[in-house]
Amino acid sequence: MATALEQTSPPQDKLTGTGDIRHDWTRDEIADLFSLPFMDLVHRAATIHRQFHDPNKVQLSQLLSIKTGGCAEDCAYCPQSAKYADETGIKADKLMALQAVIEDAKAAKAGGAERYCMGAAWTRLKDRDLPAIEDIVREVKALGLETCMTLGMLEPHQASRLKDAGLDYYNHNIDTSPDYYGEIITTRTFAERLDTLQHVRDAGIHVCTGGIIGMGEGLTDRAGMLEVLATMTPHPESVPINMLVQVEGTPLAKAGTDKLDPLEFVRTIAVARITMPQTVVRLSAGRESMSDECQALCFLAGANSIFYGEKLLTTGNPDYSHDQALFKKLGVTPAGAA
Ligand code: SAM
Ligand code: DTB
Ligand code: SF4
Repeated sequence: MATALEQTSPPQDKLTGTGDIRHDWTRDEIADLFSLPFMDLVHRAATIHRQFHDPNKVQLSQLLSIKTGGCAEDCAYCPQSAKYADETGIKADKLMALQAVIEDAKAAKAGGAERYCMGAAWTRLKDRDLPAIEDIVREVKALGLETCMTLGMLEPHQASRLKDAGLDYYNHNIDTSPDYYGEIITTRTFAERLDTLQHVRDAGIHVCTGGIIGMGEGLTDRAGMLEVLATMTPHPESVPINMLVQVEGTPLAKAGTDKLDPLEFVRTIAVARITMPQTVVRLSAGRESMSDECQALCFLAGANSIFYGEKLLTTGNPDYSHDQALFKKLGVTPAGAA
């Protein structure tokens, strides 16, 4: 079986849509996938999933917010923007001390997490914070965990330094389609996001980039977001698909944003799987309000990673006991387990 990180050159088979790794997906082709009957779509995604991955394994990443709140950006979904702080009540904290991060990472490892993902509510990493971040990466890596950081925009020299410190993955989401992006974020551009992803790729760090479903975007926006991801060469190693968590006080929690139909979320996972067969697709934020049945459908449709542990960055995530019970019911085991 090909592993997710091997970008080999498999046979081209555009007709059946199975077995091929393509980087030339068009938005129309992707929109057509979204329009398939649900059963056909999920069957096709599950078939591809089995060609490239063990369908009964799910990778476990755990999150920690190492620097919370006070962010200068205006992402309309985000409780950490300073702009909405009066309404969300989230105040700006300083970067956590190394030892406190390490204690949390040890607990995450003991709980079964395989990758430890650390987030900071920054627009960009500043050089003055780089030494502290390098120390954190080094020490977390030394615990035997895979490391991931999401710190906002990065410059090439910063990406190289993080790689040298032992950073395995960098998360920087495109969030939505280029067309809808301006409805959600006005303080930095879509192109700037792509620049950071290129710097991450150039430094040899695995790319983790995805987006959010349920922000009022249309089907063509979902197709447009996946078009950007599926035409990257190589594909991102990791694609998180988040269901919007409507946090009170953020613009997207206010009236007007309809709650997403969970089956539309499953469709998005399925289309991500079909268009990026080797990528690890993460069923990310939103699991707390999702039924076990919906999560099972996401796994069937090709999701093979989750955020594990009882907190995301500022919002909740299912209890360990709930996830363990779900895994038992489904016969799923962690990716790293024998
Ligand atoms: N500040 C950094 C940045 O934005 O690049 C890193 C942290 S940021 C919170 C990471 C990602 O979390 C966002 O790009 C977004 O996709 C996701 N996210 C944030 N708030 C969310 C919410 N309420 N619901 C779903 N996903 C969310
Ligand atoms: C990603 O795509 N989702 C994670 C992670 N990358 C950093 C963050 C989800 C955040 C959900 C809202 C919160 O907890 O603040
Ligand atoms: Fe800041 Fe990241 Fe939240 Fe945007 S998503 S407001 S950049 S912390």
